[in-house]
Amino acid sequence: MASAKVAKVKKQSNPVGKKGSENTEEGKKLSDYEILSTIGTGTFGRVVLVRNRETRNYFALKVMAITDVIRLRQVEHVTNEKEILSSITHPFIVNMFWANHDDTFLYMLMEYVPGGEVFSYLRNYGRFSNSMANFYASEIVSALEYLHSRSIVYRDLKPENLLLDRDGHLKITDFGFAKKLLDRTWTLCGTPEYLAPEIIQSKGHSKAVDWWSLGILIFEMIVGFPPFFDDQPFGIYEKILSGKIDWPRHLDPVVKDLIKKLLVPDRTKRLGNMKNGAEDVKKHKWFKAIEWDDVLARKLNPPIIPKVAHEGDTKNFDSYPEDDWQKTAAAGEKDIALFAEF
Ligand code: ISQ
Repeated sequence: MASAKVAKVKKQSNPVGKKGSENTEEGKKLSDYEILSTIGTGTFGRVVLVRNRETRNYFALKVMAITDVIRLRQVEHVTNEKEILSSITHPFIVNMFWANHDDTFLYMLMEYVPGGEVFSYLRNYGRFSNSMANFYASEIVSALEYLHSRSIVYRDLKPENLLLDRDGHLKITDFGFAKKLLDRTWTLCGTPEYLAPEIIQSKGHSKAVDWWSLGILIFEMIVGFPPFFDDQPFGIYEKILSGKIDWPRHLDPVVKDLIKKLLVPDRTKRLGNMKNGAEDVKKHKWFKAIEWDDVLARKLNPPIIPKVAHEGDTKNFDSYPEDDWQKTAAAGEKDIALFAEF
């Protein structure tokens, strides 16, 4: 049933020679790399496969035109993305080696993850078995626990943003919506009579959104389409707010229980967002067989082993026409200055 309900199209998210963020990759400027092919495009940039001319190693280079970033009001988002990616390292999060810019583009050099998007595998399989979904969910829970422990909210969990490495383990990409939460340790220290409700409830700034989207993702992996679905965004929003979910008959009652506890509209009662945090999710019955130390050590057996013929193989990514993106005009001096720290 059902696969007719979901579109095969991807969900689109709304919206040189200097320091850079250090890491081990030696080449620090664009000319140190040979540009091979585009492996992804978005509203204000593209990801290209590049090769270090000296070491011959492959990387994914995210390239964004400064003029587009400004026109689309994404300055804060791309700055957040670069700051957050340069501050973290985790087995299930794509590694960024450095960020840089010239007068035209912003660049982020990242590891190349050759297995392609979980999105493509999910659409090809129709839906994943309970145990496949359990594997991917375990690696995501491990990554979310790490991010949340560092006060980072990811905010864009979906199959399009999950890549498979050579061995079939997950790598989360696209930190364009990620945000570092302010230290809220002192939040309730103000005079109680004068505290606004959103301060008391820490509304709009919560890790709770990632646990909600984990519920959506687990449902979509096992059922084949998301729980709130419509061909118009407004229709989707109405369904989310109605809170009604049509549960398919084949669904394992244990995973249904977990999804229900993640998709609780009241964020203070949502699993993952209560006083024990991620621990409540990790202790749920659906994860009973999971040894969490083994997850982090990449010791679980991946259910899909991507076909990767050689290091620079791009067969698992769509191909894109190579337009004249390298001929983009430089930004103005004041606009370039906005990225002095990038
Ligand atoms: C790494 N490898 C392949 C694709 C990618 C897309 C975005 C960010 C990093 C990537």
